[in-house]
Amino acid sequence: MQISKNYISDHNASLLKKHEAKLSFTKSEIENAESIIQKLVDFQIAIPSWALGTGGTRFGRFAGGGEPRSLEEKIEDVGLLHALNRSSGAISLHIPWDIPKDYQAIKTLTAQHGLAFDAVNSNTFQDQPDQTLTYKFGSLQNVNKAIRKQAIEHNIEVIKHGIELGSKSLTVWLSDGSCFPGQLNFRKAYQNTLESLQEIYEALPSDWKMFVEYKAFEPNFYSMTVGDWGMSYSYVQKLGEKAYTLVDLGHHLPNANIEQIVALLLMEQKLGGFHFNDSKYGDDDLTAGSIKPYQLFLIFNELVEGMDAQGMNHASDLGWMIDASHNVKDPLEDLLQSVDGIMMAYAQALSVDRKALEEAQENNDVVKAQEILQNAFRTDVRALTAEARLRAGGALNPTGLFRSLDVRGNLIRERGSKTVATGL
Ligand code: PSV
Ligand code: MN
Repeated sequence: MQISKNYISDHNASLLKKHEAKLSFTKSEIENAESIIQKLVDFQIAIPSWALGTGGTRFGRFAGGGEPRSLEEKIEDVGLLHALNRSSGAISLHIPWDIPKDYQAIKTLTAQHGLAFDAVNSNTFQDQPDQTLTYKFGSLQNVNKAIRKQAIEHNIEVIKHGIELGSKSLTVWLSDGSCFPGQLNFRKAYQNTLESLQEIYEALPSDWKMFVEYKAFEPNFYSMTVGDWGMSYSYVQKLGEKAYTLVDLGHHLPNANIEQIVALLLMEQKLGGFHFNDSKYGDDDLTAGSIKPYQLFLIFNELVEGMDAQGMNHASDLGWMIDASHNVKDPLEDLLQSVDGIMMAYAQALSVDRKALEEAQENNDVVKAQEILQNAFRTDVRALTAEARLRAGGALNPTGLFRSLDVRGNLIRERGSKTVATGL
């Protein structure tokens, strides 16, 4: 299914008057509204190819139908999102869940939808049916050299797919670790992992980045070999200037101060990118901004401050991606909500009065500093995100239009009600 421009303009025309009234009020509240709108237009958030189907837990999966059956249909789904919000202009592939068979055809299709290829992701956390050696006891950390070699070769294979497609980064997330004390020699596991990462790094093209993602627990529950930002930082420091730490918001221990982690990684020039989601308890993979929107705003506050301090381009100097799962919602609606949640947090962070905040900080004026941040967080910026979509050719109300066009119904009619997308 494709959403024609006419549908979008009719939808926008029906909402325009109300939108304009809201926008003019918001502009009276926020001084730099015009520059915020332009930054929002430029900002793109990649959609992972594995998040287009229904998610599940180990207790069950309740699919809603019309899931993409192939990489082509996944690209089509991201194209739908991008047509609606004009902010989802890239897709990130997980290999081997989504191996492109015909690079040229896939590239043509993505270009037709106005999409680019974001990071490619390797998978050494599952055994594939045709695989010789098992990752049961880890991949890059494994005590068995042949298993490490297999995992290294897989990552190099992923880089090769990425080169063909025009990706510019590899994300390595390892489930390596241990479930019980004594199972692993931490020092040797670290050393093996580092040496394996070094071999992968050697295969990286000169204009690529390598992202090392960390996670506190799961599937290993005693230790994770890349368990927190400090461990990731230690690897990427040793690897070289193309290696960076990737922050997945769900991968921290409860109550971690993620905004401070982000600020320090940025300062050290080792923050590579993000996997956005939200959580209440662990790696819940819920809609970005649905549980702790203030935290998301505080993270963006540090991002804007830290990137501006280094003259970085918000849109292109870090990798922005969603990594969420949708157990009870329509995956496409949920992704639209995530993108919207991210855009709002970004817009609010852009509206912070930086000069006044710095002054308050320099004067130890705690009350004023808090007031400045909370004022920005409590200001309704929805008219700005809507205006950015409007100017970029998207819909004023993406989920509203998704429903009124019965996109899911159309996808079910095209693809069937029992389709299952690859991924987790
Ligand atoms: C692991 O939990 C993770 O966040 C990594 O980014 C994986 O690539 C992805 O989820 C797989 O679903
Ligand atoms: Mn992730």
